[in-house]
Amino acid sequence: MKDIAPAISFPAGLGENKPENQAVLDWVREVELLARPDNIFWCDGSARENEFLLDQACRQNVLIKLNEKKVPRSYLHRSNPNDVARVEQFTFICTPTKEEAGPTNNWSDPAKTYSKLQGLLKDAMRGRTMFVIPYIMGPPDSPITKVGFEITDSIYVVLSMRIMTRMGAVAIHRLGPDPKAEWNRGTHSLLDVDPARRFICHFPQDNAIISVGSGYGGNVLLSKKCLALRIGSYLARKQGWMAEHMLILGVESPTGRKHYVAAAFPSACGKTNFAMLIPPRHFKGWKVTTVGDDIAWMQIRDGRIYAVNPENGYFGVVPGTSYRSNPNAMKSIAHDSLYTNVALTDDGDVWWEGKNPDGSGPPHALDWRARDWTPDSNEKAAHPNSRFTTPMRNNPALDPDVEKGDGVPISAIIFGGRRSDTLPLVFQAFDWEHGVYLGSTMASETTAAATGAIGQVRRDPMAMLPFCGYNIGNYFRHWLNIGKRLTNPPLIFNVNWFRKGVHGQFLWPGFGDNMRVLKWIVARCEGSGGAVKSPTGWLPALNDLDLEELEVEHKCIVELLGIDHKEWQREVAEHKKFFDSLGGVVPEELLKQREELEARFKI
Ligand code: OXD
Ligand code: MN
Repeated sequence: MKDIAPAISFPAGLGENKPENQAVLDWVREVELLARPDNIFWCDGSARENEFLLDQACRQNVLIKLNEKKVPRSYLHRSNPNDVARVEQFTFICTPTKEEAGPTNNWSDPAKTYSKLQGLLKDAMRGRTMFVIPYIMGPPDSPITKVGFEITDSIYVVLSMRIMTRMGAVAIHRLGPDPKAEWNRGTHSLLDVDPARRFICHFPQDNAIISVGSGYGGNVLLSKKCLALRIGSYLARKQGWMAEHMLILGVESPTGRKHYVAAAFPSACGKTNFAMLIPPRHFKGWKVTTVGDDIAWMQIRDGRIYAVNPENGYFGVVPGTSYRSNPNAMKSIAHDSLYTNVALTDDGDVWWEGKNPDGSGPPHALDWRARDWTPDSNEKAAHPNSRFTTPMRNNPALDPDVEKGDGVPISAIIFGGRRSDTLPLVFQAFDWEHGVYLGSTMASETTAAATGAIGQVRRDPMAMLPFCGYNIGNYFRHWLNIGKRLTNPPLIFNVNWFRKGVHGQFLWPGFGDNMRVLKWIVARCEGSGGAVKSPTGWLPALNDLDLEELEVEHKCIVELLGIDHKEWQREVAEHKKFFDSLGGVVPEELLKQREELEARFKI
């Protein structure tokens, strides 16, 4: 299977969707003169165009059509085995000074980087088609919606962007003819998919992204991590809003009261599962709906935070997804989806580890690298970071207000990570400033979503470590400033679904049972849930959580809610180490929060 495909020829009436904006035309011409594609395909996002490009992608061996009866209108893509995850070490923020990028980003000089990338892009699209994708991030009528254009030589990127963004006429209309209008210019080329020539570069001051040498979604669907988070967070600070790595869900009680919650978890920590949660049987009448599963853009109105999901689809981790862990995701990806790096069964269906809750699998398949696989194989059939790309419209639990341009009002913000120890199941911050401290010091065990070691605890402030497009100290300051503008701030919580017992077993069942934690959070927002004060924040007492019909031993719950002073003293020392490592950019308020936390453990 190929990433790189030769130029396509296309009939009149397709590939002609040129905007009238001269700034866009000039930029495309500039890239054309540099990269020298055989032809240019101006995308319009139509169904006809999609059908044509899917057919081309199959002919070019970029996609395999799956069994129409098993997974209608769906396709498999296999990426280059050297190109299966985000590459944080090759991701750069190119600001005039290193200080603007701050201590957590790789910095690179803009002029030198442009020149290096121009060298790499020179003649890079010879023999290929250059696609130009107009898209918007955010509902069409939202004041914070942004326009982007992505140039790419990958047909897989075009097909994925049509799922992940609102693409075509809507963007051209939103941009209009004004050459000074704000829009993001994203340039992507696969080059020769060589890790030695793989760079994901952001130029926040120019509202520009250049990504070369990769075909992996997180590196090349420039709307997502690059625009909606890295450039987005830079614009958000400048313009007074927030761009966050957060899911957004609605939770409605049997009496019809509804709250919206935003939650920041690092990559591959269950954001999609939480956003699509189905409450256990005991919670009859409770309903969870999805606004977004990965990114929240939030603005302030009347002293409250309102959030929109800038995306139009889900790019989720496949392994472990099943009718037991996430039925709504399974229904979403049952049709009209693209799969990347999963296994292909002999009858043209897709398979991955954990698909069947009983542990069963096919007797034979082709693994994600197209090699023969049987249950006796030593290697996994699907790559641990294999992905689905599916339209949000496929989600049976989609929130009815997902297109609301004003956004949904946020009652609670949740931070969480994958922690085997120390962090209790849930606790509530004392106030906004303490909540910002919880976010700024959160940590998680690393996953396969990025290349590098797996399972190591790393600090990941607000789950934005790989995605904050500017100095993290200024980002913390922005959070503190936002708090000052709120008269009705969301309550802030920390959760940990991943705490383990002494024998290494997970103490909490997670998935649908997270509803029990969500119910307590909602009760706290309504002023009705009980809690006890602890040095870390407000903790639920055992009888504050609805644990009815939960098959977990009482002693596990006690362990889950436990605060071990020794562990916490170590944790607070780690917070200090982390803040120190940032080299003096951490706001005073957060340093003071740390001292107060330390002092509370000394009493
Ligand atoms: C993602 C990620 O793909 O966070 O959402 O890596
Ligand atoms: Mn993510």
